[in-house]
Amino acid sequence: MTRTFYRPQYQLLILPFIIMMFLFTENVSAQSQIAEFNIVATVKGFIPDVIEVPQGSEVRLIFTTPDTEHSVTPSAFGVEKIMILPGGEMVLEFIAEESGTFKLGCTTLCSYRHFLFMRPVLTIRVKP
Ligand SMILES: [Cu+2]
Repeated sequence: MTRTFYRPQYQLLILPFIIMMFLFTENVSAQSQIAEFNIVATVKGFIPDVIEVPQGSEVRLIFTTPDTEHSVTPSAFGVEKIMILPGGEMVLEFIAEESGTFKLGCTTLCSYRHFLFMRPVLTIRVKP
């Protein structure tokens, strides 16, 4: 008995599925909304310091700083520590999958305020 591993007629069956898959993914990306914010990090706090996004949205935060080095560690969104450096732009992108309130405190010793429990904190509210 011989086995045929390659059957050309199967290719014709698979092709419509591949086309449908491409159409579907294109549709999904068109529907998802991107929530974009410009956030300035200063030793006195983030400006703005509270943002609201709908659950399931794609979030893009563009950080800049006029004073000194800052950083955030958004591990709740599966992102490791990112540095915010003077003169540069730091883009943080994630998908807000879970609803709730998330606080991103500055994780770099940017001023004496850290010792006084006054470090900059960015609050992200993900609304269901
Ligand atoms: Cu800081």
